[in-house]
Amino acid sequence: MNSTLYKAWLQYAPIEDRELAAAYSRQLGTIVVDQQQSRVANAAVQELKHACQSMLGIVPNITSEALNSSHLEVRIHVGAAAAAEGAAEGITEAMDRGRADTQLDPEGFTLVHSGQGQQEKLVLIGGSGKGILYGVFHLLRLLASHQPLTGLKVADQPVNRLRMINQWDNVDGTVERGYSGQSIFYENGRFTDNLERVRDYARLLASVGMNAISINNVNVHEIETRFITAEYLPTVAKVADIFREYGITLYLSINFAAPLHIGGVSTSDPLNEEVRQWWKDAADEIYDHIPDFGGFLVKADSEHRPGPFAYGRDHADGANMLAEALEPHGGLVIWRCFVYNCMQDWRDRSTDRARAAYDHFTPLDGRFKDNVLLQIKNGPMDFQVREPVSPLFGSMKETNQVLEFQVAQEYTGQQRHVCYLVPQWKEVLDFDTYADGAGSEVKKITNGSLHGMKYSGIAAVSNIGNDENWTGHTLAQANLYGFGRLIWNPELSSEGIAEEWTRLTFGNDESVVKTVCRMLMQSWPIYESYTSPLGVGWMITPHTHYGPDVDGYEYSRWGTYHFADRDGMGVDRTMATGTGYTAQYFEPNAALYDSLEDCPDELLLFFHHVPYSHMLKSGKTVIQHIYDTHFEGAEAAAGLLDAWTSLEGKVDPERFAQVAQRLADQAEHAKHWRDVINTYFYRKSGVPDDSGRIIY
Ligand code: GCV
Repeated sequence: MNSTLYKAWLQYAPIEDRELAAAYSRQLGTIVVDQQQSRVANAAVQELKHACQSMLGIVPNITSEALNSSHLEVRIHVGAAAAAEGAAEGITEAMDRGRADTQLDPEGFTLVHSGQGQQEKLVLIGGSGKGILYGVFHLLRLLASHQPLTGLKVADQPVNRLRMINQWDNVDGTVERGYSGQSIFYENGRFTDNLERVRDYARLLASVGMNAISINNVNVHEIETRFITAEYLPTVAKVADIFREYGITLYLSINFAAPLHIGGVSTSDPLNEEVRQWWKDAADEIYDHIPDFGGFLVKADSEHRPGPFAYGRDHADGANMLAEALEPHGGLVIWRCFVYNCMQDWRDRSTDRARAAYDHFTPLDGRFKDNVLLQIKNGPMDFQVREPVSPLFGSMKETNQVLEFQVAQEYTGQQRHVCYLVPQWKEVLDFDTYADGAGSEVKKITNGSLHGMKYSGIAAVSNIGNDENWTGHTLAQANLYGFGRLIWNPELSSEGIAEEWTRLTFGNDESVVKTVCRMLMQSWPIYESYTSPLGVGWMITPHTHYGPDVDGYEYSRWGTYHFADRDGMGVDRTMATGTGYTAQYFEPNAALYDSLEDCPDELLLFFHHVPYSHMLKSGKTVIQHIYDTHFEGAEAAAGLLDAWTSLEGKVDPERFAQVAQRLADQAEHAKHWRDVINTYFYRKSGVPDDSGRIIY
């Protein structure tokens, strides 16, 4: 496929500016490549060649001979040697950003322009083939956004070590919480033959610095359970090989009960010797096929998935058994903390799903093996439009931790509504946990620096499928792009990332860039305003999780997720009268959230049950806030469509029409949200809208 929809942010559109194109062509017309290149570096050079053909209409001459004329030099320098070159160029400062290392990271690179005329050269040095790959994509971003290379001095390396994408793809071809068509990995119970599309996905991921992928759903069904056996491993190995070429390590989600289901063992008890041996044999077999296999992603004792609880064991017993099997091969166990009691009794207001992960896992701190990482969702609930940061971050000082985001928009409009999530993720990364006093932000936990952890990083649930544009809504591509860029460097701004993506995706027409960036930056607040007032989430249709239904969510018996009655609404999570959840935070966060006066408005109803007449810091009552934001949100959603419409003729017709259609649907659907939510709360509270707009 060669459409603008498919090419996403790797458009490589021809550069019309002749002067600029001539300068680029001179600088990149010859590429001198170090003789000992790695496979990943070769893929990078091929990408560069392809991009030059497309953007400049030239085929660079690739040579290994040193030259005395203008050229790009590509070299791998390991560790200290590269650092010395960096120092000579005066660019070491950027090289150790966020890390304690003093030498160029294997994933880092330097890119320096020097000289003029015949002496002009651009030198790209990678700490390994991966560094070259990331350096090439950096260079291509500069080209696509028409930035001059003259005088360039860049040193960069990723801040987070594990940068992972989780596919929730099933072998039958469906994708759990997938809103972009079917799986690109599987169809009709088998692996796809369309490996070109898988390769293009690897290119997209590598272009934003991702280095790990798990390729099957964490809810592992019957056939996927057998992916770790000789029956499937040769095929899995082929997929691993594609990702390997782009510096991406392959992981598999496993079924904790595999020994029992497919192994002929009568139990899956993690302390049983036969079970332990079964996993060791399975690991040996996997590494025979995939020597650099990353490890296992595990959802256990969560939403009816099997786990150690059935045998009276705990999460540490379960994770450590798998870790022991992978340890000799250097593999990791990524154990998810999404564990809670679904069946909350609506009469019992002290049971609180928000408390669950912390209550389950903090007592186990220090018990996990070195190659176990706990994967923690950003909030205590489940990827809601607005929720506080999970109190688990910082609470386990002797445990490797991975933060989990959801790029797929399960609760944020399912890629039918535009909702750019980078600002939300940035708030999470910048959140100060106070685990070790002020300055203990989540981003220092994910980069391992706060507690000196061996492994750490950030993962996210993917939003792609086999729709031509990968993500259903073309603007949703910005979330996948933004996730990669933000976790590479959490100091990048949401606006900056939006601008980069827009330029790469739609070109450099300033009115397009300005309009699309503004739309993206407005989109999360707009979505929040018509769906989730003041930290209340979950008002969605059961199971599909799309569209308004105030009491609908499958585990929300009689409104147990908002506790709205005729007198007020919100969940009391305070220490004195509520579930005590606020005590799971370090001070001063615990006191901040516990206090009705100090709690930020946007999370008020997450932490407190208040009368509808409660006055917010904004000077409005809770009920008036609900009415107003729902009206404003619906209007603002219509405004997004107007903004896009102003770009007609400036964006190619295919993508223009695709986005326009989605925005029109969003504008209609936002009105529906407004009417359902406002009617519900009007009926519940009996308080009319003070401007007389509620007339149902
Ligand atoms: C993969 C939510 C989703 C489920 C998902 C689960 C998880 O509950 O609705 O589809 O299952 O999260 O993260 O494991």
